[in-house]
Amino acid sequence: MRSFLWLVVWGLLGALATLGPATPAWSHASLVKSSPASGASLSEAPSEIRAWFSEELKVKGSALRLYDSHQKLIASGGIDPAVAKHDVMRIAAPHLANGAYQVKWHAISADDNEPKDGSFKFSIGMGAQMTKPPMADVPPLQLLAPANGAPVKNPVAVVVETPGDIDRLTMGGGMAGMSGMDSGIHLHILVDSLVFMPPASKLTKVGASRYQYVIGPLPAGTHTIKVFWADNKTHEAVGPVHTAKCAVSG
Ligand SMILES: [Cu+2]
Repeated sequence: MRSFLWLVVWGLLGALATLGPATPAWSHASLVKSSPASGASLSEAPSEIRAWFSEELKVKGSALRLYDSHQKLIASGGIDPAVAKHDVMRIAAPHLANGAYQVKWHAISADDNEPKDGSFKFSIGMGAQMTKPPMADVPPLQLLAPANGAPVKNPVAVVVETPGDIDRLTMGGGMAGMSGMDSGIHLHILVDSLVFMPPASKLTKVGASRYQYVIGPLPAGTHTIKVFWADNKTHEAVGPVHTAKCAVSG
């Protein structure tokens, strides 16, 4: 009897060794549903965010993270300890402003430690935002450099001019986030389709009401640079968009 058991054990070990570390794809955890639902457009902020998975997850390492439209981490959470099966993750959401959000999940299967990632999006109060008229009080803004059509060298120095208070018209630095942006708008610099929202600390004063932001190195070729004031919530342009095409010489 004893030798028979040993044979079974050795047989199992042999089978495992043959399989190696590879695990079948069907054992990966997948998102079953979420609250808010993927793509949901809410009129009010949710009190929590929940995500249900197809199987039990490891408590350690599995995570749910909430990002705003700037890809800034707003809140994070993990396995809901109140659900015994450990297949639900949860974020006790902080007070969320109107805007677009993305929830990224990292789920580690409890049975085989296989990680899987995914995400879903939702928005709050965006329907109302769309119909909101643009802000009346927008300070003047000019794009001084690069000049339209001018050849430029890397890195590219973008110079803007505004009489406005730049500290109140830019993203707050670091942890300050958008808390100091009482003006309701902030500076956007667009290079082709890439958005920069430089905080005041990243702007160099290069003259009265003139501020420089250095970008790059950019790939050689023609790039379109745009500067404008953007709404703090929608990040859409408020007021005129100033555009310059410049040829970067590598
Ligand atoms: Cu923005």
